[in-house]
Parts: sequence; C-alpha cells; structure tokens
Amino acid sequence: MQRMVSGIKPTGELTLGNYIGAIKNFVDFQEKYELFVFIADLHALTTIQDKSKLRKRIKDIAAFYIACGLDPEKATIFIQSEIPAHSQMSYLLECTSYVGELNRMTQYKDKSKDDSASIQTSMFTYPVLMAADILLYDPDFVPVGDDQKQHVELARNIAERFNSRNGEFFKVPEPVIPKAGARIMDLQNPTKKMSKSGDTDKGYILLTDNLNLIKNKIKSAVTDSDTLVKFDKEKKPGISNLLTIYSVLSNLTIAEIENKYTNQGYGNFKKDLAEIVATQIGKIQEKYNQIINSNKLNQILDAGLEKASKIAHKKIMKANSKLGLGRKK
Ligand code: AQP
Repeated sequence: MQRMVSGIKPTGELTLGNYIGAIKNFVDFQEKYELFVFIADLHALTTIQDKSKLRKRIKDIAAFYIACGLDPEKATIFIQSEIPAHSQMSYLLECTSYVGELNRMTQYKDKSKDDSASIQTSMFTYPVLMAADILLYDPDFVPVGDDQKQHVELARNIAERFNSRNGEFFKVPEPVIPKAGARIMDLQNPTKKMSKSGDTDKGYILLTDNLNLIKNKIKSAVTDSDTLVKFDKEKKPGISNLLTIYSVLSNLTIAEIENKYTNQGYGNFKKDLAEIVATQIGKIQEKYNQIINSNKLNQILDAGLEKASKIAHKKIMKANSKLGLGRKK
C-alpha cells in the first residue's frame, strides 16, 4: 500500500477551508493509502501562542479528525511534538538546505515583508521542519492545499540533495493537490485565502461556530452587484468561492448548480448553501462533542504515537549514521 503523510497546525480553530482543503480528502485517502495524519503543534510556535489555548487546540484537532470521519483503525493519528525525531531530522535537513532556497518561500516573504527583524527564526526555517515531517515517513504522496505546494517542492529538493550526497535514503514524494477546494477563500475578501488566523471573523467559518452564525456568515458573504450564479474566478471571485463550497459539499458539479439557480438571483442560492454547510458542520460537531472528553481520544493518540514513533526513530538513527554521526555505522 502506498503511503501518505499530512498535518494541520493548531494556530486557531479549524476552518471550513481546513475541512474542504485537507481533512475531507484525508477521509477519502484513508481507504486507499496507508495514511499518517498529525497535529503539527511545533509549527504553531512560529508565532507566540497562549499555552492553554494551544493545548486545547491540539486535542481539538485530534477530535475533529475523528469527528470528520478519520478512522483510527485505518489512519495513524499522532501529535508531532511527542516524537522528538521530527525536530532532530529538521536539524539534519537544515544542514542539507540553503538560506537562498528558504528566502524564496512565498509564505515567509509575505509574513516578513512588514518587519523581518521581529519575526521569529522559526518562521524562516519551518519549511525545513515540514520537510522533516514528511521525509521521516518515506511517503509516496503528500496531500496539501495549493498554498503548501512550494513546501513539498522544497522537501523533494532536500531529499534529492541528501540522496545524492549520502546515497539513496529518502523517498522523494509527490504533492497531491485537491481538484476542487484547494483554496477556499475568505467570505468577506474572496481574493484572500480563508485562514484560521484571518482578521475578520465574518470572513471564516469555524468548525466550532454556532450553526446559526454559520448560516449568517454564508448569507452575508461578499458577492458582486449582478445576480448571476455563474463561476468566474476573475470577475466574480465571491460567488465562485461559494459555488466551490457548494459543489464540494453537495457532490454536484458547478454546472449543475449554475443550472439549478438560473434566473433566481443570489438569495435562494445562499440560503440553500447556508443549510448545506450548517447541516454538515452540525453532524461533525455532534461527533466532536462525543469524543472530545472521552478517554478514547487519548487511547487513539497513544496508539498513533506508538506506531509513528517506531518508524520515525528508526529513520533518524539511520540518517545520523549515514551522515557519520555517533559511533554506530
Ligand atoms: N482556505 C483553505 N482552503 C483550502 N485548504 C486550506 N488549508 C488551509 N486553509 C485552506 C489546508 O489545510 C491544511 C492545513 O493547513 P495548516 O493549518 O497547517 O496551515 P495553513 O495553510 O497556514 O492554514 P491557515 O488556516 O491559513 O493557518 P494560519 O492562519 O495559522 O496561517 C493544508 O493542507 C492547507 O493547505
């Protein structure tokens, strides 16, 4: 069975973007692949975090993975920081990467353009940690939203460089970008990605939002001044974003939805979409409430830790030896 690895960082409550762009796909992938899914808590430290909120979010993401349909019998679910090999491998890969290539990472460029002096070093180096998260497990594929593709490219370059310097060692993985929903946009500013740390709370839908609030956020999403339900990313980014959400959650094609709302304006379309989103998130919230305080969640995370750490520990020990570290050949 081919292997896949991916994770989400606990920098905020999960959004509909995280669900559509990542978790929903993981649920499909667990049927076909040996899937490793982690909570990328080390990555949250690239910005300063409130410790008690961070700890709560780590468990929340684990509970949401399961509430959204990940089955611990099929997928290995674990917390990144509980496996020291991630940080250890990150250092070895820093010794295999160049400042020049990290400088080219667009997310770093975006986040550092205002004041790079006050940005933490980890904001610059985290793509290397991400390469470590991936390469430790020798996956065939890495499912990511389209904003993360550049980071998977970096992981591939680092793997190839390490292999050419030290002999074949890492599998060079392929990114997998979803065909639809790879970038769900902010509801108030549809040219910007929907992010958990976005600035207006009307712009994102959280998996923890109250269902009426979710409906209101959809109904007040920014659209354009004409009334045609038509996909046109350039000219009608707001309605196109809503069409994408509708399509992914209903399994109807964009064309089928456009036909359904011909000559109806935006009102009915938004009302129906609000119901679809609230109903699906409502079901997820019910399951989340059952699991979040149960002992089962800890058992799942312990089992995931045991399985993933065996693989990661073996790989880091071999990497040390390949590089001539320690005493063992
Ligand atoms: N809006 C989105 N549309 C589609 N996919 C998305 N992802 C995130 N937002 C969207 C995908 O979710 C996975 C986990 O992402 P992450 O939380 O680890 O990092 P991120 O992409 O930086 O997410 P955020 O919400 O934007 O976090 P902040 O605000 O803290 O920077 C990834 O596969 C991502 O593509």
